[in-house]
Amino acid sequence: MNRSQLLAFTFLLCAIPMAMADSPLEFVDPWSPLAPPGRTMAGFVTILNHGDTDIALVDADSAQFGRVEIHTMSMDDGVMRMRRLEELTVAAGRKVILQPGGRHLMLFEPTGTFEDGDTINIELIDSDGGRHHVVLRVRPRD
Ligand SMILES: [Cu+2]
Repeated sequence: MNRSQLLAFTFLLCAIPMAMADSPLEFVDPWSPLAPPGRTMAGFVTILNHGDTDIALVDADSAQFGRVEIHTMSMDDGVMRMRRLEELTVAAGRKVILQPGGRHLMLFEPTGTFEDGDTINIELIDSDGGRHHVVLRVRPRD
């Protein structure tokens, strides 16, 4: 094996476990309410952590949006306000529910338009840089 083959081989050994690492997170009913074209959208999902360590989600991105944030809602002087969450922790063996009126994904600057049944691919990024792929299905609000 020459030097460049060895390099390529080493790279493969390192790359494969990264790419194939199974996320301990399970995403149940990921969806996004249908919105008028160009509008900021929201994402909802129940996240279960089947692993034995807590997972802190610190960021998110999507090729279909300019920016994705994890938001929380809170009552502030009688007014519901939302703000960005620096960290959303899904404790080992527990679940976190993102739902209308509560925590949610905020999808800014859509790069295209979405219709009922379309899908949105989101990568949730944890504090170790691990990426967790979730696919939201677009549908009318319940
Ligand atoms: Cu929001």
